[in-house]
Amino acid sequence: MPQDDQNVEQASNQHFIGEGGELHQTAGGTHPQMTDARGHVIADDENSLKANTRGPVLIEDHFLIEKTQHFDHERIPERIVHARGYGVKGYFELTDSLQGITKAKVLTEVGVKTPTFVRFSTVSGNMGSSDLARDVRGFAVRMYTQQGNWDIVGNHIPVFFIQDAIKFTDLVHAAKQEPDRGFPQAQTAHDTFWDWASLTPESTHMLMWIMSDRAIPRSLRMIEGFGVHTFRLVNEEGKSTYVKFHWRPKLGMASVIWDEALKITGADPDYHRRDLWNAVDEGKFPEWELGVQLFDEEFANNFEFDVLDATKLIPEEVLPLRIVGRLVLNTNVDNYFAETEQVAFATTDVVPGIDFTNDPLLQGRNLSYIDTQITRLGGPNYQQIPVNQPHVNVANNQRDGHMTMRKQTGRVAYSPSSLEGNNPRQDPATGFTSFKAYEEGDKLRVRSESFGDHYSQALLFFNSQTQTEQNHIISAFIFELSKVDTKAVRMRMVSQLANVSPTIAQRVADGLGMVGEIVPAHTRVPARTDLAPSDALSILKKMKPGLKTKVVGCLVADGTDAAEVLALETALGKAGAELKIVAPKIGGAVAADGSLLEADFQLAGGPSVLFDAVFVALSADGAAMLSTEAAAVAWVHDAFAHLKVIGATSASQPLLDAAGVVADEGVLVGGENSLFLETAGKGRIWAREPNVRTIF
Ligand code: HDE
Repeated sequence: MPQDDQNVEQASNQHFIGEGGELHQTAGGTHPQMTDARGHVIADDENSLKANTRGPVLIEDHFLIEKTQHFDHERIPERIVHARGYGVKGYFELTDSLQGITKAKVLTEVGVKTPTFVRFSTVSGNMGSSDLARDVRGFAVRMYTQQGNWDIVGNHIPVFFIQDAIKFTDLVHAAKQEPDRGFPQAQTAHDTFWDWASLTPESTHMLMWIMSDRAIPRSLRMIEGFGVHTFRLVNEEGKSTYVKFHWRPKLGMASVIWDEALKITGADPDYHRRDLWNAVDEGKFPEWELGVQLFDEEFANNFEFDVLDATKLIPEEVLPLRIVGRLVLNTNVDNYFAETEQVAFATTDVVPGIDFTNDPLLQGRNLSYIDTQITRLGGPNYQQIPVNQPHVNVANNQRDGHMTMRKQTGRVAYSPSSLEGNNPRQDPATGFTSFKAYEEGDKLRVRSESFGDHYSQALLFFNSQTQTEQNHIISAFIFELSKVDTKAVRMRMVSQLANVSPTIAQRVADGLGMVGEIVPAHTRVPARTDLAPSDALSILKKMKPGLKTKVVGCLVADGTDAAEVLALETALGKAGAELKIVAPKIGGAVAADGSLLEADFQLAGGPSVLFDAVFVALSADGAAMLSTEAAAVAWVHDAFAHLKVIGATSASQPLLDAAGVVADEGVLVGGENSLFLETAGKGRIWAREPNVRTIF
């Protein structure tokens, strides 16, 4: 009997008196004995202890109590931000030593593979929200180095909304669900966010990024990562070099388009985590390069913006990246809760040779991360949870507290001490020492003048995009502001945008149907128009063509030519891509030669938004049948509207016609597989976009 069936039979397990009392679900074979948390073997996991057959349940049923009690506490407070995340394990390997610049071994010992845990996340949605929300993605990397944990708790966008940590609460309160009504979640498209943003000019640069396609990635394997702040590297002599950290995906970047994001949210809210899990599970290990931008005090003083201002970036064209290592994610978590949920990153997790700067955002973060874990993970011992334990010896005088797991021995838990010879002692030679930064001046609650330009880099970002990407930014502003009920907020935001560029403001105003003159918001520092565009800021200018790890959806029905589908599958496999079969029934379709084409998706459950390109492999009968099937028409129509390459057999034409597909370079009917592969490898047909939606 197949394993599955066996388990089904054994699942029925009520225990009635007079039936011999024999339980079906017993230990044996590959099934170990079930025990309670204290190691006692459980005899009956299905029936609670009662005073009699129909009598009250007894308080002495400690098995029932333990099981229920554990269940009652199976949830812990979710992260206030970055609640929805997904973790993967792997390693970091240094390829180019920064010897002389830092004393951190992880950055000086080439070839050492440092175990790593990475958690990707969205920011504003709650834990159960959708992966495809328009949002910043957290890109938090923990390296278990030989000198203790080093966390780069970064994002997939190189700048942030605010300059000073004291404003973080406001940003998050404005972005999350509105407190009175408890919605909307996982989106900024509502009044409170834009009310706040329109009153916070320093957020303008970041707004450009989150309105861009960066905020709706195709895959977590295809996003960049950034440490955002300027950090310090410190060498053996105590000399400091400024550094910005960058993660560069080997697969290149790719995004979905907004209408797709909306539909994927319905079709597969777990789209990103499923994609990541599958890729790692199938051995297609995602990989990133670690790049660093290194600079000294002189560069910092001459750079047009303050390097301590987290709303600014240093263009790569001004300061190129030095690639020093690679991050490979090759192991899925064994237990989502134990690892992904309980991992507790902290900006303060740094090792000797890596240090902070005075970036006021970073300084505030250094308090917050450790503090938040105490509530979230229930006390001060959260570092003793396996995923948080460093891979080096821990020895100190910390004792006791909620959930102490480490058994520390001896009577001495203090320092200085003389009673025992084996208790831990400080080590000035190899221990962490802070960079000797010189400070003087008045103690003030102010923002530095050098943080005052809020619009120049917003314009730089916009100007660095292709026309298609610029159009998407405009549409995103229009979409978001259209969800804002308060007209004054919409107008105020457009006034802010007028400070970036009157054209941008006008285009958004047109899309919102706003009439009248746009008066720019008051600003002390107008946008500079002389900054050279940076190609590195555009996804499309950097896109790596090719089908590697992409997924092609193939629509089949009874009568499909199986040999043709098989040939396409083989060709895609050779290109590193995958074919997924979509059929009207999950059992599959009977091909023209009588064979069964097994389906990966039933039509309604496998919309074309889930695929990078599509192929319609229908016979004349199949096409006639599906031309009146709304799900099939929508499947093809959406692929066309989402600018995907569509391959089709000639017999499929009636379905293409019913779906309103108009011939263009990306619609390949009756052609060779090689042409389909080549065209699909180039990505989307951007030239089609003005034919399928209004561009403002
Ligand atoms: Fe965070 N942030 N943050 N943040 N952040 C948290 O810590 C905070 C900021 C980032 O996968 C929290 O453990 C403050 C910037 C990531 O577990 C909390 C400020 C950047 C993650 C917190 C910032 C980040 C967090 C919530 C303004 C990019 C998820 C749960 C000063 C460089 C890590 C937790 C994970 C999580 C505070 C701003 C990245 C509350 C006060 C800028 C990737 O401590």
